[in-house]
Amino acid sequence: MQDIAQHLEDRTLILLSNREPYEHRHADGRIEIRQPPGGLVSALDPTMRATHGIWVAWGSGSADAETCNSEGRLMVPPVDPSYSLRRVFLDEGEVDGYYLGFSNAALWPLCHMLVQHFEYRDEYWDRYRAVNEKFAHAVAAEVKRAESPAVVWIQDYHFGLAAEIIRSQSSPTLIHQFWHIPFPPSDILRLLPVDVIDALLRGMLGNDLIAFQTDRYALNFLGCVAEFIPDAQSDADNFVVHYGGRSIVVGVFPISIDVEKYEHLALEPESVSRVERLRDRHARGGCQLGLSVDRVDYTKGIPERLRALTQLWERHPEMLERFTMLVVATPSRSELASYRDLEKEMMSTVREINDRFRTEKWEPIVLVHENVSAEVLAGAYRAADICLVSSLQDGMNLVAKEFLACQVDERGVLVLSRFTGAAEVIDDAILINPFNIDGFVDGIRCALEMSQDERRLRMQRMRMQLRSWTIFDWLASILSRTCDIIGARTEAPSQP
Ligand code: ADQ
Repeated sequence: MQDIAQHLEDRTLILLSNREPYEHRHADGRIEIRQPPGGLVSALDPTMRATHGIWVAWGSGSADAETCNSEGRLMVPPVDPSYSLRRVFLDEGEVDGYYLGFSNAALWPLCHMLVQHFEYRDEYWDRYRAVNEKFAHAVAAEVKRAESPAVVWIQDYHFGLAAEIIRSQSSPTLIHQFWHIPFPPSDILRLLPVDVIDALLRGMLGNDLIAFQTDRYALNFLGCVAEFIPDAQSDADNFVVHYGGRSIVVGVFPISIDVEKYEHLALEPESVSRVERLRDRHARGGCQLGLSVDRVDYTKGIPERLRALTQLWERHPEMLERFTMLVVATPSRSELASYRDLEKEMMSTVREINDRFRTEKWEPIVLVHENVSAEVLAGAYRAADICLVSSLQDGMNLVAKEFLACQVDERGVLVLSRFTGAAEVIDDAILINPFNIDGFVDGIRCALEMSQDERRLRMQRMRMQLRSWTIFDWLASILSRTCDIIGARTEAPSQP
């Protein structure tokens, strides 16, 4: 962690993300503080502690306003406070338009190239613009207040416009942004109104470094800039854009997980007993245990997975009672109709499959429809013989990596959609195309029939690959790249 802090030298790191690292909530007549689940927050929190930076985020908790000062500031973590959290508050209209509307009903499906879910409204866009201004204004104020020159790091697609606004209101040493989700090719981006495309791309070009998960997404971005921003020079050979007298570096940094943390969780004694219980209940004798873990989101290919399973048991009755599927699915974005519909579809298809194929002693699909703790997840990952990741598109997919980290017995096979970023960085998974149900079924069968020796060999190689690139390598490489950019600028002769 110290190394990561060193990359920043004495600069102040100002992080901007939609989700905050600590949320205060009213619960049973008192106020509780919790860290929202998710790998990113738990990876960035130690970085912020080590660097004593400032984290700007949406104050989404019901008791957030009464636990900070009048400017939205408080020191966190509660025990041993070491960095500053600056909360920005949003009213209902802002949440509807900026978060649920433009971010999640327009940009999310568009970036995932699932245009049937794309819903654009001027009202959403207006809110997105206004909220980006609000957050950017807060960041710019922190840049001015900081005791040392600031490096601003923006997270994700919620803030496509922020970099340009921050730059116009303050002078940080460097602004960079990590885009966690895919970036679409120009033929898809053009579904947005022309002026929106222009504003979005120019907003992103406000960064000094804009980073993506894979080469493909970076190239898509460069292609969109080439097509839609005539006064920018997009250089796809060198991953750089020359624009407005500046050079914007386009980087590729595939995200990872805290591998040791997951490995330790899987080795805990409680995890061992969880594994025994799970296998005893669902994978007795020669029966194998399949697992999937996701937010209920149409990008994750849940109906496609259920269709493949139906076909597997329909066409291969010898697999009845030989393979139980544990589906761990946490509700997500339920305010949007498309997510509610998906949830209903998932529940009813699981019911249909179970009604059709269950036997006296066997239930084909066990649905856990809730958010579960990392400890419980680690036990399930360790217990599984097969993990099915069937995303239709996915920036990276951390579930695939968590499964590998927890496979300490090396018994499992990863069946992975080729449309995930993970498929580009993991070599020994069985790759499937979730749109091709026959091929998907073949992939599952191939996994089920794979010998123990081959499973072990593949798993060992995948785990080795995973250990060589953890979330901390990701962090260090991004921060060291920002240092290189700052260094190169300082050395470059000033322009006439
Ligand atoms: P997500 O779309 O949320 O992330 P993913 O990368 O798979 O997708 O991460 C999901 C996280 O949620 C994992 O850490 C997983 O353990 C957790 N999770 C899922 N279901 C759960 C459940 N039922 N209970 C508890 N935890 C659960 C976005 C992009 C991805 C990208 C990440 C990080 O869409 O492509 O990998 O950001 O950049």
